[in-house]
Amino acid sequence: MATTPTSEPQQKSNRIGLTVIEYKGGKTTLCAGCGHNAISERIVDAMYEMGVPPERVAKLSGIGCSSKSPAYFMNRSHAFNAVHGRMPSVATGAVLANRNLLALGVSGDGDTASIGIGQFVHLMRRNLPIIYIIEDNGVYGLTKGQFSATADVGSKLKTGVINDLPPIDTCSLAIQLGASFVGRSFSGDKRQLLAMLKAAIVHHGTVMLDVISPCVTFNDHEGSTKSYKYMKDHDEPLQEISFIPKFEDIEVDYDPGTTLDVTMHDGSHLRLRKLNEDYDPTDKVRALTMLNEAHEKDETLTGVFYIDPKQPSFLDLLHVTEHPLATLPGEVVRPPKSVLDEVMESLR
Ligand SMILES: Cc1ncc(C[n+]2csc(CCOP(=O)(O)OP(=O)(O)O)c2C)c(N)n1
Ligand code: SF4
Ligand SMILES: [Mg+2]
Repeated sequence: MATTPTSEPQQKSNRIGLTVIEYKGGKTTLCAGCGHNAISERIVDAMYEMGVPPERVAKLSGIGCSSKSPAYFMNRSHAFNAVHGRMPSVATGAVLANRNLLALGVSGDGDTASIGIGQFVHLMRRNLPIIYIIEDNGVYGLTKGQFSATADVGSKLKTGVINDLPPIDTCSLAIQLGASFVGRSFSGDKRQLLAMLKAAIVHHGTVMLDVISPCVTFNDHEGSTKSYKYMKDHDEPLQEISFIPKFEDIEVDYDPGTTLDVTMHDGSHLRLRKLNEDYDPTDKVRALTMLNEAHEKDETLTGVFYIDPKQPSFLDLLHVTEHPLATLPGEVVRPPKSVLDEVMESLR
């Protein structure tokens, strides 16, 4: 008997047999053209291409347009929308309770650098395994475009108000405090952002990515330093970034004179082809100096500023058990009666 040919095109699947559709989320309610939407798309691409099981991912966010965006990707993953600026403590609890989760924090420049700065700095100094993305537009988009703490001096609002306070550079701060993978990208640079996200997925420690993500409604005009046009004119990529996952095992020739090969925690390779100068992203002091120099020259540097794939994470320091806490039996988590009796005796 003849079979009826199906007209449905076959969807390609990744190494765990899932199609890209299985990494998508709800339909976005953000403004058309908002940089945050492009970042969501790159997260979907990176998770799909790396073959990450969506159920392994915990999406964590605070409050803001950026913090809403986890609803628009990976709807099979876990998710927690925390109070404004308080996502880091929720993320820390989640990762400590289950270290097998891949924690993906999505925050905004307001959520991180204004109301959330206290929690942010403590997250960075712990080197907790988490990918922490700041969708940085220099304003509080959700509350109609007031300056945030990452707005540059001299940046102008649509109303004509000029910002005269110095910005907080979240990358410098993260490097200084102890995050082990720190970089900056631009929502409009698909290739660079995708490569950085893929490397972030295999990194064992805090990945802090500040992604310039223009707010088309409140901060994309002449005079803004976080607009598409400004980034087109001032983006200075430090390296050409490529990522070779462990499972691809492709031997690609490279010239060690111009390309730095960083072996990641799981044996994958992050290849950084130097574009501008002889920059070594394992040198913390050099990274901080270079970021300072770039500010003085009004350049927005992008790329991997600092990386140490071997730095012990918070989980290593605390000797956290490999098993999710919820799966441990009572006799393992509860001290035996003899120990409790001893404690009581010592208090007499
Ligand atoms: C405790 C608290 N204070 C203030 C607000 C009001 N608020 C909501 S979102 C936001 C700023 C969001 O800015 P950002 O994190 O940069 O996100 P964006 O909308 O720009 O993506 C503010 C101040 C709030 N929701 N909760
Ligand atoms: S207001 Fe700005 S940040 Fe919010 S969705 Fe619109 S463009 Fe994006
Ligand atoms: Mg913002």
